[in-house]
Amino acid sequence: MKNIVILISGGGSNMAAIVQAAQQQQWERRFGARVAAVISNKAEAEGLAYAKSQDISTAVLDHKAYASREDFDAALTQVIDGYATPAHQPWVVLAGFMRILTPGFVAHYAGRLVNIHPSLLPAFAGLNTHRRAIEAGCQFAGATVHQVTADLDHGPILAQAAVPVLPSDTPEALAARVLSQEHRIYPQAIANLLSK
Ligand code: NHR
Ligand code: GAR
Repeated sequence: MKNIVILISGGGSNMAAIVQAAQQQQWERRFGARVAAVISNKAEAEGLAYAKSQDISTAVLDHKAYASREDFDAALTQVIDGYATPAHQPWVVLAGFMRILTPGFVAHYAGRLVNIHPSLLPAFAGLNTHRRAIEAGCQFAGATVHQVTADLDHGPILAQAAVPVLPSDTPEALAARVLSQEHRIYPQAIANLLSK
Protein backbone atom coordinates (compact mmCIF):
# COMPACT_ATOMS: atom_id res chain seq x y z
CA MET A 1 0.00 0.00 0.00
CA LYS A 2 1.16 3.52 -0.84
CA ASN A 3 0.07 5.88 1.90
CA ILE A 4 -0.65 9.49 0.95
CA VAL A 5 -0.26 12.09 3.69
CA ILE A 6 -1.89 15.45 2.96
CA LEU A 7 -0.64 18.61 4.68
CA ILE A 8 -3.11 21.50 5.11
CA SER A 9 -3.34 24.83 6.92
CA GLY A 10 -6.93 25.88 6.33
CA GLY A 11 -10.05 25.08 4.38
CA GLY A 12 -8.81 21.83 2.95
CA SER A 13 -10.99 21.93 -0.15
CA ASN A 14 -8.17 20.53 -2.30
CA MET A 15 -7.66 17.79 0.29
CA ALA A 16 -11.38 16.98 0.14
CA ALA A 17 -11.27 16.87 -3.68
CA ILE A 18 -8.37 14.40 -3.51
CA VAL A 19 -10.14 12.22 -0.92
CA GLN A 20 -13.29 12.18 -3.08
CA ALA A 21 -11.34 11.32 -6.23
CA ALA A 22 -9.57 8.50 -4.40
CA GLN A 23 -12.94 7.07 -3.38
CA GLN A 24 -14.75 7.59 -6.68
CA GLN A 25 -11.85 6.47 -8.87
CA GLN A 26 -10.94 3.54 -6.62
CA TRP A 27 -7.30 4.47 -6.12
CA GLU A 28 -6.89 1.63 -3.63
CA ARG A 29 -7.81 -1.02 -6.20
CA ARG A 30 -6.18 0.68 -9.19
CA PHE A 31 -2.98 2.09 -7.67
CA GLY A 32 -2.72 0.41 -4.27
CA ALA A 33 -2.89 3.90 -2.76
CA ARG A 34 -4.99 5.56 -0.08
CA VAL A 35 -5.17 8.86 1.77
CA ALA A 36 -3.86 7.70 5.14
CA ALA A 37 -3.59 10.93 7.08
CA VAL A 38 -4.22 14.67 7.07
CA ILE A 39 -1.84 16.87 9.06
CA SER A 40 -2.36 20.57 9.80
CA ASN A 41 0.01 23.13 11.28
CA LYS A 42 -3.09 24.98 12.54
CA ALA A 43 -5.47 23.46 15.11
CA GLU A 44 -8.36 25.54 13.72
CA ALA A 45 -8.00 24.32 10.11
CA GLU A 46 -11.52 23.63 8.86
CA GLY A 47 -10.31 20.72 6.75
CA LEU A 48 -9.60 18.57 9.82
CA ALA A 49 -13.32 18.02 10.46
CA TYR A 50 -13.85 16.73 6.92
CA ALA A 51 -10.92 14.31 7.23
CA LYS A 52 -12.31 12.98 10.51
CA SER A 53 -15.75 12.57 8.91
CA GLN A 54 -14.07 10.31 6.33
CA ASP A 55 -12.32 8.22 9.03
CA ILE A 56 -8.92 9.54 7.95
CA SER A 57 -6.45 9.94 10.78
CA THR A 58 -5.54 13.53 11.59
CA ALA A 59 -2.77 15.28 13.47
CA VAL A 60 -2.00 18.88 14.40
CA LEU A 61 1.59 20.07 14.65
CA ASP A 62 1.65 23.74 15.61
CA HIS A 63 4.78 25.26 14.10
CA LYS A 64 4.77 27.91 16.86
CA ALA A 65 5.53 25.17 19.40
CA TYR A 66 8.96 24.54 17.83
CA ALA A 67 12.10 26.61 18.30
CA SER A 68 13.20 26.47 14.65
CA ARG A 69 12.03 25.44 11.19
CA GLU A 70 14.40 22.47 11.44
CA ASP A 71 12.77 21.31 14.68
CA PHE A 72 9.26 21.64 13.21
CA ASP A 73 10.22 19.77 10.05
CA ALA A 74 11.90 17.02 12.09
CA ALA A 75 8.69 16.51 14.09
CA LEU A 76 6.63 16.57 10.90
CA THR A 77 8.93 13.98 9.33
CA GLN A 78 8.48 11.67 12.33
CA VAL A 79 4.69 11.80 12.05
CA ILE A 80 4.67 11.37 8.26
CA ASP A 81 7.16 8.50 8.32
CA GLY A 82 4.84 6.68 10.70
CA TYR A 83 2.78 6.06 7.54
CA ALA A 84 5.56 4.24 5.70
CA THR A 85 4.63 0.70 4.67
CA PRO A 86 7.06 -2.18 4.12
CA ALA A 87 7.15 -1.53 0.37
CA HIS A 88 6.67 2.22 0.13
CA GLN A 89 7.67 5.46 1.75
CA PRO A 90 4.69 7.83 2.15
CA TRP A 91 3.70 10.32 -0.53
CA VAL A 92 3.34 13.89 0.73
CA VAL A 93 0.77 16.23 -0.80
CA LEU A 94 0.75 19.93 0.14
CA ALA A 95 -2.79 21.31 -0.17
CA GLY A 96 -2.96 24.90 1.00
CA PHE A 97 -0.06 24.23 3.37
CA MET A 98 1.39 27.59 4.36
CA ARG A 99 4.82 26.79 5.87
CA ILE A 100 8.00 26.83 3.79
CA LEU A 101 9.80 23.50 4.22
CA THR A 102 13.52 23.13 4.89
CA PRO A 103 15.91 21.68 2.26
CA GLY A 104 16.42 18.64 4.50
CA PHE A 105 12.69 17.89 4.56
CA VAL A 106 12.42 18.32 0.80
CA ALA A 107 15.40 16.01 0.19
CA HIS A 108 13.91 13.33 2.46
CA TYR A 109 10.72 13.16 0.32
CA ALA A 110 12.32 13.93 -3.05
CA GLY A 111 10.12 12.73 -5.90
CA ARG A 112 7.21 11.96 -3.54
CA LEU A 113 6.38 15.56 -2.54
CA VAL A 114 3.97 17.74 -4.55
CA ASN A 115 2.24 21.10 -4.16
CA ILE A 116 -0.51 23.08 -5.82
CA HIS A 117 0.23 26.77 -6.21
CA PRO A 118 -2.46 29.29 -7.17
CA SER A 119 -0.70 30.90 -10.15
CA LEU A 120 0.63 29.99 -13.56
CA LEU A 121 4.20 29.31 -12.45
CA PRO A 122 6.88 30.53 -12.98
CA ALA A 123 4.81 33.72 -12.66
CA PHE A 124 3.90 34.79 -9.11
CA ALA A 125 5.75 32.39 -6.87
CA GLY A 126 5.14 33.16 -3.19
CA LEU A 127 2.06 34.64 -1.56
CA ASN A 128 -0.84 36.94 -2.58
CA THR A 129 -0.81 35.56 -6.11
CA HIS A 130 -4.33 36.67 -7.11
CA ARG A 131 -3.86 40.29 -6.05
CA ARG A 132 -0.51 40.40 -7.84
CA ALA A 133 -1.95 38.90 -11.06
CA ILE A 134 -4.77 41.48 -11.09
CA GLU A 135 -2.38 44.36 -10.37
CA ALA A 136 -0.06 43.22 -13.17
CA GLY A 137 -2.96 43.37 -15.64
CA CYS A 138 -2.81 39.65 -16.45
CA GLN A 139 -5.61 38.43 -18.72
CA PHE A 140 -5.15 34.87 -17.54
CA ALA A 141 -4.40 33.38 -14.15
CA GLY A 142 -4.49 29.80 -12.94
CA ALA A 143 -2.93 27.09 -10.86
CA THR A 144 0.11 24.82 -11.09
CA VAL A 145 0.80 21.38 -9.64
CA HIS A 146 4.53 20.94 -9.18
CA GLN A 147 7.12 18.75 -7.54
CA VAL A 148 8.44 20.49 -4.46
CA THR A 149 12.14 21.32 -4.41
CA ALA A 150 14.16 23.49 -2.05
CA ASP A 151 13.68 26.38 -4.51
CA LEU A 152 10.26 27.74 -3.44
CA ASP A 153 7.50 27.21 -6.04
CA HIS A 154 10.07 26.33 -8.74
CA GLY A 155 10.00 22.52 -8.90
CA PRO A 156 9.16 20.65 -12.12
CA ILE A 157 5.63 21.37 -13.37
CA LEU A 158 3.20 18.42 -13.46
CA ALA A 159 -0.08 20.13 -14.47
CA GLN A 160 -1.59 23.56 -15.03
CA ALA A 161 -5.00 25.11 -15.62
CA ALA A 162 -5.70 28.64 -16.85
CA VAL A 163 -8.75 30.82 -16.17
CA PRO A 164 -9.59 34.31 -17.49
CA VAL A 165 -9.09 37.36 -15.29
CA LEU A 166 -12.27 39.46 -15.62
CA PRO A 167 -12.26 43.27 -15.57
CA SER A 168 -14.38 43.34 -12.42
CA ASP A 169 -12.28 40.76 -10.56
CA THR A 170 -11.36 41.06 -6.91
CA PRO A 171 -8.65 38.77 -5.53
CA GLU A 172 -11.42 36.77 -3.83
CA ALA A 173 -13.45 36.31 -7.02
CA LEU A 174 -10.37 35.27 -8.97
CA ALA A 175 -9.29 32.91 -6.18
CA ALA A 176 -12.66 31.13 -6.31
CA ARG A 177 -12.42 30.69 -10.11
CA VAL A 178 -8.90 29.31 -9.79
CA LEU A 179 -9.80 27.06 -6.84
CA SER A 180 -12.50 25.25 -8.81
CA GLN A 181 -9.84 24.38 -11.41
CA GLU A 182 -7.46 23.25 -8.66
CA HIS A 183 -10.07 20.71 -7.55
CA ARG A 184 -10.02 19.25 -11.08
CA ILE A 185 -6.27 19.19 -11.85
CA TYR A 186 -4.80 18.22 -8.46
CA PRO A 187 -6.49 14.80 -8.09
CA GLN A 188 -5.76 14.13 -11.77
CA ALA A 189 -2.06 14.95 -11.39
CA ILE A 190 -1.76 12.74 -8.31
CA ALA A 191 -3.53 9.83 -10.03
CA ASN A 192 -1.13 10.27 -12.93
CA LEU A 193 1.87 10.08 -10.59
CA LEU A 194 0.49 7.02 -8.78
CA SER A 195 -0.13 5.19 -12.05
CA LYS A 196 3.55 5.37 -13.06
N1 NHR B 1 8.66 24.39 0.67
C1 NHR B 1 9.63 24.28 -0.23
N2 NHR B 1 10.85 24.02 0.21
N3 NHR B 1 9.44 24.43 -1.57
C2 NHR B 1 8.20 24.73 -2.02
O1 NHR B 1 8.04 24.87 -3.32
C3 NHR B 1 7.13 24.88 -1.11
C4 NHR B 1 7.40 24.71 0.25
C5 NHR B 1 6.40 24.86 1.21
C6 NHR B 1 5.13 25.24 0.82
C7 NHR B 1 3.52 26.00 -0.90
C8 NHR B 1 3.71 27.46 -1.36
C9 NHR B 1 2.57 27.93 -2.25
O2 NHR B 1 2.00 27.13 -3.00
C10 NHR B 1 4.86 25.46 -0.53
C11 NHR B 1 5.84 25.26 -1.50
C12 NHR B 1 4.00 29.16 2.02
C13 NHR B 1 4.80 30.25 1.73
C14 NHR B 1 5.24 31.21 2.80
O3 NHR B 1 5.82 32.24 2.52
C15 NHR B 1 5.23 30.41 0.42
C16 NHR B 1 4.86 29.51 -0.56
C17 NHR B 1 4.05 28.41 -0.25
C18 NHR B 1 3.62 28.25 1.04
N4 NHR B 1 4.97 30.90 4.11
C19 NHR B 1 5.36 31.70 5.26
C20 NHR B 1 6.56 31.07 5.98
O4 NHR B 1 7.29 31.84 6.65
C21 NHR B 1 4.25 31.77 6.27
C22 NHR B 1 3.02 32.41 5.71
C23 NHR B 1 1.78 32.21 6.62
O5 NHR B 1 1.84 31.49 7.63
O6 NHR B 1 0.72 32.74 6.24
O7 NHR B 1 6.75 29.84 5.94
O8 NHR B 1 2.27 29.15 -2.26
C1 GAR C 1 -5.54 27.00 -2.67
O1 GAR C 1 -5.90 28.00 -3.60
C2 GAR C 1 -4.06 26.69 -2.80
O2 GAR C 1 -3.61 26.70 -4.13
C3 GAR C 1 -3.46 27.83 -2.04
O3 GAR C 1 -4.31 28.05 -0.93
C4 GAR C 1 -5.63 27.57 -1.24
C5 GAR C 1 -5.97 26.51 -0.23
O4 GAR C 1 -7.30 26.12 -0.35
N1 GAR C 1 -2.15 27.51 -1.59
C6 GAR C 1 -1.29 28.43 -1.21
O5 GAR C 1 -1.51 29.62 -1.30
C7 GAR C 1 -0.01 27.90 -0.64
N2 GAR C 1 0.80 28.97 -0.22
P1 GAR C 1 -7.82 24.79 0.36
O6 GAR C 1 -7.25 24.77 1.78
O7 GAR C 1 -9.30 24.93 0.37
O8 GAR C 1 -7.34 23.62 -0.45
